[in-house]
Amino acid sequence: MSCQKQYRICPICEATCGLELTVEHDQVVAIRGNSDDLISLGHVCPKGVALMELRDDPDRVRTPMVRKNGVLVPASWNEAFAYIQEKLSAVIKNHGRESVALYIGNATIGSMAFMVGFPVLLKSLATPQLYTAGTLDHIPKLLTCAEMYGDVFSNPVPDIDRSQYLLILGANPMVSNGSLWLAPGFRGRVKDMKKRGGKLVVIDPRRTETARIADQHFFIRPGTDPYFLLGLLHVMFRDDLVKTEASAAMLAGLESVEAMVKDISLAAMASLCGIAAKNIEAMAYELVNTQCAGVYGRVGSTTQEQGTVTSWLIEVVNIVAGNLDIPGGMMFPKAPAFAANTKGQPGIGKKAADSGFRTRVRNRGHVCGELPSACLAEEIATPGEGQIRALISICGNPALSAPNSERLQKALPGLDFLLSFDIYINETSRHADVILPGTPTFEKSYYGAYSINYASRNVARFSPALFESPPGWVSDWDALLQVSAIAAGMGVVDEKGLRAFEDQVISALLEEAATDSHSIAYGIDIDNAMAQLSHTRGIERIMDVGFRVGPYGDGFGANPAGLTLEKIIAAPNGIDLGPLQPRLPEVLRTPSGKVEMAPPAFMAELSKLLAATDRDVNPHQLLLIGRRQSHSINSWGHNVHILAKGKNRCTLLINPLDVDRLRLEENKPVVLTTTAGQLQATLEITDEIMPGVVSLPHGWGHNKEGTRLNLAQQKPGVNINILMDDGRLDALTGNAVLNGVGVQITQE
Ligand SMILES: Nc1nc2c(c(=O)[nH]1)N[C@H]1C(S)=C(S)[C@@H](COP(=O)(O)OP(=O)(O)OC[C@H]3O[C@@H](n4cnc5c(=O)[nH]c(N)nc54)[C@H](O)[C@@H]3O)O[C@H]1N2
Ligand SMILES: Nc1nc2c(c(=O)[nH]1)N[C@H]1C(S)=C(S)[C@@H](COP(=O)(O)OP(=O)(O)OC[C@H]3O[C@@H](n4cnc5c(=O)[nH]c(N)nc54)[C@H](O)[C@@H]3O)O[C@H]1N2
Ligand code: SF4
Ligand SMILES: [Mo]
Repeated sequence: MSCQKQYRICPICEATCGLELTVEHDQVVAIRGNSDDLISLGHVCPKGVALMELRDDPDRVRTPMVRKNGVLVPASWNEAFAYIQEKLSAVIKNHGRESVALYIGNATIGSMAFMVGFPVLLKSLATPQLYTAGTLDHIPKLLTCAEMYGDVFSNPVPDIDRSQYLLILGANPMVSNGSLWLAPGFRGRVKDMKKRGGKLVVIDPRRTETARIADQHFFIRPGTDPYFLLGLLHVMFRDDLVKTEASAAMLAGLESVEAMVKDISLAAMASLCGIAAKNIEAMAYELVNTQCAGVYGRVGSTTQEQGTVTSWLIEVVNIVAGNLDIPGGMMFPKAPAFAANTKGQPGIGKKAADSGFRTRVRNRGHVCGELPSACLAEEIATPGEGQIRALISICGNPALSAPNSERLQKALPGLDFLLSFDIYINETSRHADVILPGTPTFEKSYYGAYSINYASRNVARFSPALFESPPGWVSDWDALLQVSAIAAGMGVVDEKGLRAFEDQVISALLEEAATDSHSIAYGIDIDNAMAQLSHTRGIERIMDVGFRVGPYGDGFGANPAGLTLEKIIAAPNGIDLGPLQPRLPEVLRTPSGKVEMAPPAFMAELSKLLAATDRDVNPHQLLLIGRRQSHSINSWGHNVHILAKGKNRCTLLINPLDVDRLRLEENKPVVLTTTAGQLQATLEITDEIMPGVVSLPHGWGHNKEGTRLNLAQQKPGVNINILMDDGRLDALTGNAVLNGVGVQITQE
């Protein structure tokens, strides 16, 4: 049989690289970057190359697993669904719908069916209890976008391929390949920027892989980013550099920002963040005077004590410096399907209503529809009315990723029912009553439904499934629909029932477009549109609707040259929808129709912060931060040879000055102690980490009984989240604080 090339999107991380696969005898024999891909331009990382091994990992869950007599054993899909029906229905009947929680993990982005479909399950469960990996990550940024621009997905990204100056705060795209911004092939893109005379500046407590390719790198004391950003703003107002003439009519609250920053002391800000005033001044000038510039922040900027204030001030700096919504600056992508900022009346919107729901123990409400995962353990473990008794975890491993994760690991066995959609029996799913295995990458179709909202170029790409699943396999989409049907009280449904449920989902989407007078599909006949769909079943039908009623869609005939799923599938490198275009004011969905620069809650939080700048800070207090690694993806990837080989990577980075100061012996383990817990770690002495700061990666600690991770267990590493206090949250969102945590180091 001949050898063929096939093109697919890698679903592992947000970068969603285009891959070129060599397929021989129905086997993928080689994987490389697709140089014609419009987003990744040929980039591939070790994890993309490892996709085959990931699929063939002997420990991978390949049948549903059901708990019988206390042990997880393989079962048929029918048995698994029957078991879910029995257990989940009992919990709902006995304790009500609020006793069921849903946890959406990071790998959800890698399954189009789960990403597009989890709201269907949530609606069927009719529970307010939605916990997400997002609240361990980026919810401060989502709230910022919702407050300032009116939608969580209205998130300006660096227009890197036209930029002349990029300042990166708390992100490491050389390793992460970008987040809330697709940055595959970052090294090449920076090289091109430098060739154009551009400049990269990195602000990070560690001289990261990204810092190493930057023109300038400044260490910053963890958690002090607001002071640095206030310093930049102060200089911009003080020296009359503000560049908002072009956008003035669209801005609300500029004066309030000016009033807030004009009298602050630059020297005080500099001393708090540890970056010299003259350097802050220079950066302020560069951001304003460079035609196409921007500030981009990620995990280091959101998972800290002041995650929301930091995220907000980044946006404010971009606006004040005149870099928002200009080519080469920070721009709003326009996704081809499902984006709320392409629906309804452009330029204006309504504020989301408060659901009224509060968690029982800490009285936290929804932020952008999500509840803090840092509250999950206590909501499971605390008895009483409204206690969580059942949990459905989709593509997540909160037992390692949530703060104070030992507490969560202790709480999980107390649940009446745990369903994990996963591919491993890992630290979370070992407690499951049922595991439903995920469809492997090459057997499922893929569209980066989430990621594409963050691309620096507008592109429509879709990968159809490459191989058929084994007979009887239940796809991610059908499994999700089946569990939704059970949750909705319909019981286990047959194929006809599943398709009827799917039709309901499609009808609702079509109805929404048909009644939106700004949609290309306004007024369409729903039955007629249904009949036009290119597939007869499955998630592909949902995607066809998404593309056809989306901003570039064919509107089921209204715009015949527009997108359909079939047209996108016919273009394996993607359909180019062009460079990002200015979108203000059209993109806005705020009630005022303006960019809200000074949301009152943010201003109040900032006032509190500024009022407390003279609080005693112990300069000798060591602070713990995290780090990501190119061969891991959060807590997984550690069970695949090609990614796991090499020396122990779960080490504590420490500066030689701290080693001397604390009189530590290099080859002896250290004990780390925080307010939450204690663990032992191995030292790695390096001046890449700033004095006073230590770094340990997350996603390790694979030494738990009952898991099936034979390779990962050989190099288990330690779980940093034992040290993270689930009581420390970003005040405005409840996002976990995972960086800048006080830690003691001792040696026995
Ligand atoms: N201390 C500290 N903690 C952190 C962070 C940090 O920087 N420091 N980072 C935080 C961040 S940014 C995030 S996003 C969270 C992540 O938190 P989680 O989402 O809870 O953790 P992941 O390890 O990403 O879990 C992904 C799960 O999906 C499974 N999986 C992988 N592929 C598939 C598939 O195709 N189908 C199915 N069904 N399952 C699959 C994996 O086996 C794994 O169990 O962790 C957070 N925790
Ligand atoms: N290879 C790989 N890629 C990944 C992942 C992975 O685990 N491995 N995870 C994926 C996920 S879920 C996400 S969310 C993204 C994250 O993508 P990034 O945010 O780009 O990745 P991180 O390595 O977490 O970068 C955070 C940086 O913030 C710095 N930092 C810590 N505290 C502070 C602080 O207080 N201030 C400042 N200014 N900096 C600080 C850290 O030193 C670190 O360099 O990566 C994604 N891509
Ligand atoms: S960077 Fe992310 S999307 Fe690209 S190949 Fe690696 S894992 Fe896949
Ligand atoms: Mo994340």
